[in-house]
Amino acid sequence: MTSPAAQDVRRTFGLVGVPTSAGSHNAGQERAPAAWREHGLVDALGRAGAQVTDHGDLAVRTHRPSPRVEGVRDADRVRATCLEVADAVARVAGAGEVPLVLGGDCTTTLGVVAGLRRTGRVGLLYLDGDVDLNRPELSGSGVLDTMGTTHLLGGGSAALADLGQDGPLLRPEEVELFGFDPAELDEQQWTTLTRLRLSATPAPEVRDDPAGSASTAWSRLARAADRVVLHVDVDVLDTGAFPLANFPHFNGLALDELSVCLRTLAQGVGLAAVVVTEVNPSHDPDGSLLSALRDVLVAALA
Ligand SMILES: [Mn+2]
Repeated sequence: MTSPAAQDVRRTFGLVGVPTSAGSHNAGQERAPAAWREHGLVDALGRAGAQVTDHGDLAVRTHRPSPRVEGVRDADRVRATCLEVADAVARVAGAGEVPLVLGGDCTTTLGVVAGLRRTGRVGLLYLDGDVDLNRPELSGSGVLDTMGTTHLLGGGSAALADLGQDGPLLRPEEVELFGFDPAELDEQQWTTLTRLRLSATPAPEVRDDPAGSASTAWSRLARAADRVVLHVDVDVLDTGAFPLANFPHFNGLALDELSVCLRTLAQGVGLAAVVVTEVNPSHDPDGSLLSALRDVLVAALA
């Protein structure tokens, strides 16, 4: 028996690889889509009963050192990736498939939201070790994948703030921050979070009740949006136990907690896209981490 909130329509996923680390602080994430394929994600989804069409990969953009310009690094290449992602996602969604987008760094999600926003409003469930509310003028690094939420809400660098065709991609009530480490936010990010009254469920609250907190977050977002993008940054996981992410977070979730959350969230009515970001295959020399995460994704999506 499925709950009233459970999805009862069979989905077909349209897989798009986004081999980019242009928005990051080092190289590695551009190899993630190939690593997912090597680890049999497509076949495993199929064996578990999911329908998947593999649309291949977009252009490779590997991180390169670049100077800060107006507070950010390599904005032109990040923007180019976002526009390509938006086109691909719009095409896949237009064909009736749910885009399953394999990043790449977290700026990938800007493109996913931009693509879906061409046909109406969306919400974003941001499952991530961070809230990514940094701003160009306050950031110590100028690295764009620390500023994703800022750009989605229409602030930050002009190169990324105008990806929406009719103003900011998202309104504050269309964002649900979930699973972040509260110790990672500086004063400025906490101030932005509270000033905009963003909905937020930090990792300690998730840990107390993974299924309940996921269900509550989804329900709250569903009141603001009838289509939802599920962003999954693997840095929501605890680096001490699961060091797959590009950047370490030592107070993250356990894999089984993430698994419970994803199984709950992926059942949500209105799931419009899934994005998996920040996998750095260099951190997984024997492939055991990608295999374990593949099984978690398959259990949630199939
Ligand atoms: Mn993150």
